[in-house]
Amino acid sequence: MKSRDGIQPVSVSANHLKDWLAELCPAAGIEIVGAVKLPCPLPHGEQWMKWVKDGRHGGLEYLIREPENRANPNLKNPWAQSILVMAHRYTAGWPAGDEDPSAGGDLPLDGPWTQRVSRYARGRDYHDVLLKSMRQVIVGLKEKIPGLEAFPSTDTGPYLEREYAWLGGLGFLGHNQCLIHEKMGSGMFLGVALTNLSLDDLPTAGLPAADALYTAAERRLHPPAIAPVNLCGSCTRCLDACPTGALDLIKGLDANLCLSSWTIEWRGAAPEESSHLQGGLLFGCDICQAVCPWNNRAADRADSLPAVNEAYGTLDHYGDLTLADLEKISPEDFRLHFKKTPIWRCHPEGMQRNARLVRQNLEEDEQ
Ligand code: B12
Ligand code: SF4
Ligand code: SF4
Repeated sequence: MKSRDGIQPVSVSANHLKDWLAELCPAAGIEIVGAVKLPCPLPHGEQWMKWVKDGRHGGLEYLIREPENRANPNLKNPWAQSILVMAHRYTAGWPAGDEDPSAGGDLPLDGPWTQRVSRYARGRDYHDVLLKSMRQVIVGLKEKIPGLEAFPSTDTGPYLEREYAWLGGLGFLGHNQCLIHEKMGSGMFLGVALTNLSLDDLPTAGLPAADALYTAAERRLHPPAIAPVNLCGSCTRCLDACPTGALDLIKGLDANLCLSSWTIEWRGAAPEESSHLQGGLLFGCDICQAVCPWNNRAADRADSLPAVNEAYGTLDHYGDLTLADLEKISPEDFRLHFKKTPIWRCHPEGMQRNARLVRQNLEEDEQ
């Protein structure tokens, strides 16, 4: 990797950046961009440290390595002046009463297994798709801003992406822990890029911006005078709907209990005493997003929003497989069908385990 020592700041006005982003983002397939001035004290920094201390990371050890660096990217990157946050949707919201098992609905065993897969994972791997879009925007910006340095990542970098997305004005943080845009919902991927851009006109570090620098849909008809922290009000639908009780208003999410961890990240069996809670879910879990009124409304207005990137549509070659095939899928077939998709992460053994558990749960329900 090229040394980043000696990278010098480049000054740009946020208004110029807005104009350039408006020119570059639609062609690159990026739907929202915000920026956060660095160094930036994290408003939820204390909750983050407590989350780590309480062991709510569910065995995802990479998450808690050097927590101070995750909370403060400047410790390792003193040159960085700002973080750009970019996002695009993988789904145009969840209709109210969505019947996909990934959203908590019922489906007979012989129904299409793809509906048991979280929407984010039915198409191409977002690590490739979103990164490509981000790089296209950055290449375009580099032509306009001599000396710009920007290092994009999605998911894999040591950054609390949701916190920066909120601070950058992309949306608010819901009780389901997701970053929710009032018009486009939470079905979007986030990516960040550490940059040497020194931007004026941004809110004081640590305060959330009311609006993003670029957005395909305004957050609200009347932008709020005070940046919203949380627009959940008294709603608790996601907490009530979570099958495992993984969400807590005070402590956040417990990844030990989250079905998304069990079905995607865990290598062994699901916890035996509660494996029935996985129901008909095969990979990932959308329940706490599908019940959210913001996502239901996003689905209602989908036609008035730009089309979702078709790379995230269900892949045709999935039609070759049945749930029964997945229960005994060979490493070779797993590679043929799932390489370059998010499902690749769970390995053939994980897919076999999940498919068997779905059958077991549904057969038990029928008895
Ligand atoms: C590890 C991880 C997981 C773990 C743990 C999830 C979690 N909530 O921590 C598991 C495997 C369970 C998971 C599940 C999912 N994930 Co995930 N995950 C990540 C990853 C890699 C790190 C998250 C992390 O640092 N967690 C630690 C917690 C404490 O941080 P946080 O969730 O970001 O929360 C911050 C804010 O919410 C804020 N906050 C605000 N209020 C409160 C209140 C309290 C009490 C607390 C503690 C914090 C808090 O403080 C936190 C720190 O700044 C991120 C990518 C990234 N690098 O950020 C993707 C990411 C969060 N995941 C994503 C997605 C899509 C999902 C799933 C929807 C996938 C699925 N359908 O199964 C589910 C959703 C589960 C959920 N309700 O959160 C997206 C979210 C996009 C969005 N719109 O919000 C991300 C950003 C990936 C991406 N690049 O797009 N994920
Ligand atoms: S993803 Fe599913 S299991 Fe995890 S918190 Fe949301 S509803 Fe609960
Ligand atoms: S379901 Fe309700 S409480 Fe949960 S994130 Fe959506 S608005 Fe907030």
